[in-house]
Amino acid sequence: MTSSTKCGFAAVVGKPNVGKSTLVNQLVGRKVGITSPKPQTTRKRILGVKTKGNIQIIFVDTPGLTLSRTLLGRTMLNQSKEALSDCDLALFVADASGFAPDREDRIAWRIFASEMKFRAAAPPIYLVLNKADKFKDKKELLPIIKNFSTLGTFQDVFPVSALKGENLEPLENAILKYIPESPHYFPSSEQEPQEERVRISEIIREKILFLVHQEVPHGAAAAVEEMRPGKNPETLYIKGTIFVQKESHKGILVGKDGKMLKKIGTLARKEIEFELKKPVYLDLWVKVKAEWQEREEMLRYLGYV
Ligand SMILES: Nc1nc2c(ncn2[C@@H]2O[C@H](COP(=O)(O)OP(=O)(O)OP(=O)(O)O)[C@@H](O)[C@H]2O)c(=O)[nH]1
Ligand SMILES: [Mg+2]
Repeated sequence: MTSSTKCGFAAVVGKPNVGKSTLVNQLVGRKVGITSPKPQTTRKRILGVKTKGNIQIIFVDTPGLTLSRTLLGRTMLNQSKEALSDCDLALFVADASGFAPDREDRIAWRIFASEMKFRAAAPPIYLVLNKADKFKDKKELLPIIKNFSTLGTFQDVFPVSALKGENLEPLENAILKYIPESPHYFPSSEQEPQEERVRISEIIREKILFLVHQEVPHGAAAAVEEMRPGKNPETLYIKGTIFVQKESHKGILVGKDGKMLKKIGTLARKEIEFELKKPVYLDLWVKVKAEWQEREEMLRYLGYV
């Protein structure tokens, strides 16, 4: 008997902040991408590989489908569109606690639907109504399912809680149905196809998103500029730079007596140490780079293209 293998791409899309990255992390079973309470956290396509026996699912987390005038915003949108161009199925995620689709959901759907027109055959689409944990009485979800189903044509609808890991099994089983026969694209090891430096800079950015408010985190980006053994070779020296658009943002990020930068650094270092399983010296700097969001070479340097 020959045993066939299966492998396919499941794109996870929707308007910003609905819990796409939280969902991918839960489905994959580890932190693949950063999450935050602020919209437009994810800035590029991120692959999360889950291998179970002879089946491999590659989840593609994407930036929220939204319109933006900046080069960064347009680059982010292209990342999401590319994920849609070759996926085997799509999960369109919405926030159930919104009760009904809002303007942003409709824009996201419109972008999604127009992207589908470029494909010879549209893939199956599941509607995922996330944040269902916000409803104690699950009966309340029935009219909400009906409201969101008007957005488009879906194969099926799944109310879930990505955060609490609730009701994901029916969704997982449904995803398996559309994973085609194919060799696996990634080795079945736990390793992510994401570069270490990128993962570290994302952790730094996540801490900024949690600790700093208003427009500052949206205008911030992080890069790992140096990584080498420390004075004690058991340790790792990492030099990270946080780029901001304005001098005033730098002031906020550094904080009084450098306290904010220290907080960001401590939180980031702890998580990096947990990931790399060794002591880390994280040397963080803040640099003003006006209009970095409009500069192609900066977007490339930051890995967003
Ligand atoms: N209550 C609740 N909150 C959730 C759930 N899933 C995600 N969240 C929260 O929603 C916020 C956004 O989550 P993300 O996973 O970053 O959302 P996203 O869709 O990836 O956002 P962008 O990358 O900005 O488009 C975070 O504060 C999450 O903790 C859920 O199932 N229930
Ligand atoms: Mg995200």
